[in-house]
Amino acid sequence: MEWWVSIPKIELHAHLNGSIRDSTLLELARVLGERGTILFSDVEHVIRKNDRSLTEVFKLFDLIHILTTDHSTVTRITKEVVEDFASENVVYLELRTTPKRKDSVGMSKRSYMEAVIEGLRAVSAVDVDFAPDNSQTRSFPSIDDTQIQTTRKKIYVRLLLSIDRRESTEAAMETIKLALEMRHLGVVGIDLSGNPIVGEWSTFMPALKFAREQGLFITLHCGEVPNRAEINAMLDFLPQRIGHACWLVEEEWRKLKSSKIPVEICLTSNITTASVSSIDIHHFIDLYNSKHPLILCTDDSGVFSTSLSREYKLASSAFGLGSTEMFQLAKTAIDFIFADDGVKKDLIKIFESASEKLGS
Ligand code: 6MZ
Repeated sequence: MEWWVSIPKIELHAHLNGSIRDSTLLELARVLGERGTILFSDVEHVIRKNDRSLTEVFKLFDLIHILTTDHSTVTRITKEVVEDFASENVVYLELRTTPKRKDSVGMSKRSYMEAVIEGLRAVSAVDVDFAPDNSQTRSFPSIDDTQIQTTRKKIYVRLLLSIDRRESTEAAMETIKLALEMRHLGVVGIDLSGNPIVGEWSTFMPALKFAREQGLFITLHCGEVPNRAEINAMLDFLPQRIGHACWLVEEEWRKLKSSKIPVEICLTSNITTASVSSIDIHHFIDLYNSKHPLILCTDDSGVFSTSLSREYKLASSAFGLGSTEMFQLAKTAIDFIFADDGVKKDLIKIFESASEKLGS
């Protein structure tokens, strides 16, 4: 495991509320149990359980949201999630989260996001670079070799705002407007996610089109269930990336491959939710062999008890890829990040430096 942890990695598909430590969720559940808001014994086994169907996953998210949706907890989980990724040498993290309104705690979508930003500011274990235009939040203007040698870790974090498939067109539009207003705080794009059997593509299309016109990057959860019309509409939309792509048929694979849309691959998530029946038939290897752009990601490291290092190790052993190929795969993710060229250059330096060290 040590080697997989040691290599620099890029995470592009991680949901904030899916990436929470079990210990934090249990602590939050205990507090709400003591207050009588929930029955701790009812939720404990749900949190501890590892096998989860797609339906169970979305029930779990409803529970997690009860535990986490207040400002101070959102700040806390953001801080912890960033620290956890940094601790396994994730050097660039695109963290996605659904801005939430919760009147009972005075929360608006904006104040939810401000709590997330507060969490990025609260990280102390590593240096966090999250805002492109604000020198105060950028510890180093750019990386030089001496900084790479320093022992203090640095992680770049950029944010994607998620639209939940339960939302209306108006609610989706509100999220896009918020994203536009928070660009100077590191918001780079929009994600469409949520229970794939809920909602219609046509509901989100106007907001996503607007987002694209305004220059936001877009990634879509595509093909988590077999929905032919939607898969085709999403591929025709030509988003900058898609997540999962589990249920494509021959013709759709052809369309995907000719479009060159990069795919965020989440192996453990797909196997656990049975979106793919077994790892040997996972589409990772076909896409990899076809040289189609792809990125290994965790999806929900807390919910699926995984880490990005584990996903790399799993891909290596399941598909017989050696350390050189896996390091190269990690490095090519730089091409598909939504941050600017300055960040890309810094990341190239980080990978080159790591490659020299590993080579020796
Ligand atoms: C689709 C998913 C997901 O946004 O509250 N989410 N959507 N498929 C998945 N695969 C298993 N995993 C997570 O994080 C949790 C939310 O992310 C989406 C769901 O909408 C979930 O409620 P945030 O931080």
